[in-house]
Amino acid sequence: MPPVPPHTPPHTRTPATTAPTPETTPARPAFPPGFAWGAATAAYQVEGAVTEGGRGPSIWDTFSHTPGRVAGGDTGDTAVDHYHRFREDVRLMADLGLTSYRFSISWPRIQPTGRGPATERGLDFYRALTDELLSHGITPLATLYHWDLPQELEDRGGWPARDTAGRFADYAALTAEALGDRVTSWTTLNEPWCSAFLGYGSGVHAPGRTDPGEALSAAHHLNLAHGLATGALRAVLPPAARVLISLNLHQIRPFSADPADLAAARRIDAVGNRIFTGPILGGEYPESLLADTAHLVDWDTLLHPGDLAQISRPIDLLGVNYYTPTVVSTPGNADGVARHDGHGAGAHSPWPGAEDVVFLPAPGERTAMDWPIDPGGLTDLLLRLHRAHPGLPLLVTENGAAFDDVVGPDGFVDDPARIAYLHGHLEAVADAIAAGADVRGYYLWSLLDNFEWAYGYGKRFGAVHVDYATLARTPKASARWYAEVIRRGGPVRQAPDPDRDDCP
Ligand code: IFM
Repeated sequence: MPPVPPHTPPHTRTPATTAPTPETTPARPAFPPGFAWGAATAAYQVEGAVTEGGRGPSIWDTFSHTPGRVAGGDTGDTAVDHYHRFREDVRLMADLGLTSYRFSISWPRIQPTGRGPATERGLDFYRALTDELLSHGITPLATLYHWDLPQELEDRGGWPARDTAGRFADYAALTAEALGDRVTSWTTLNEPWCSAFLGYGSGVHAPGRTDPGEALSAAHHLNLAHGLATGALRAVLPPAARVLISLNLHQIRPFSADPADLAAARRIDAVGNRIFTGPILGGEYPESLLADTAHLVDWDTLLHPGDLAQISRPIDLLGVNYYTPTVVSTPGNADGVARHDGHGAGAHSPWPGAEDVVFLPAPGERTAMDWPIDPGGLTDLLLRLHRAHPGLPLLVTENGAAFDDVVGPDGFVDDPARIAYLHGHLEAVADAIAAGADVRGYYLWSLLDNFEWAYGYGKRFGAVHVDYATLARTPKASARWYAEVIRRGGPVRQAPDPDRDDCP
């Protein structure tokens, strides 16, 4: 059967190529009262100060200092010096009108070796940061793990070792005991798919191991770590505290209606999404995943009695990180079609049991990451989650884009492409809300240009430009635009189209 064009979902919209102006059309209310208008960062990407305050080494220190691992030999040693400049950065947030800031806590700042008592100097940094946020009326959203595993735990086996899950629960409890009086929203893990499958499968992220069985073991232990930490957090935090996890769920589209492409989509959905949503939200791994990967890992040994009950402890919200959709096919159907790196290129696949699946580019414009721009994918994802898990509120914990910004002679970055990207995706969130999804907030990735993992400092996601020579911060046009969006309570929408049935 010849390939047919990729399925075009009803919510797909063509990305705007020019930046909409706030003044043109009247806003229509699309975001509920109390909607969180945020921006996000992560410790290793922004803090720097890797040897200060008693911090121990993490796997990203080791990885980035290993020649050939990160573009340009870049490291997070200084990053954007958020550790010393956080007061200035909070002022920038306040100027933008952010109501919430999502940051991550560096595990090796709290426990330098990943075990033992908490380091007061490490906690003090986050006490000072959260106090500063609260004094500006900005609600902190803390993530406990955004990929910086203490190196000593990696030396003891890392995420493929079961013990790491228990160590994480201890760290969660210590941190929440110290900060729970000022932080009420806690994310356990950020994007465990990347930790497991880029860290231990394809090896393009720290610690750089390339074993599909280890990657699957890591995924299970990350799930277990989330569940144990959720229990530990509930035990020390006040009842009103909220616990969530942020997943980079893949919005998957089969290239054609051919059964082989549909099967490819189901397999990627299993190892990309349901390996996390299955146990966390449903208390079980997909049978098809267990069957497809049985030759790579002994699931009977990996799963201990009681694990699934721990992993499926109720959460208060689901964090959704979305950047681009994923189009999949099979070798026969995709002959002659240009391949696209769906994290799948390179010598080692991050898709255990689905290594033969072919990744293709979605149509349309791309960001500097070569990621196709498709806001409709976000609407579809939010609605799919809403239908599959009614009653579970959603939070867009990351969305944004890297572009090759040009600094003008006056030092200002005019970035209409980023504004168009953000506008399209905020409209996509509004569409999902209009169709019934309970979305409670949106966090732009990222507040600042920062260390983009294996890409180093070459890819800029920030709404605020950072001059890496001087570390000076300058809000880009997109930051000013976002401030205006927040002030108005949402992006200005096009005048309602009477032919569209989702317009009130
Ligand atoms: O920079 C990352 C972030 O750390 C995790 N989510 C995706 C972002 C862009 O690649």
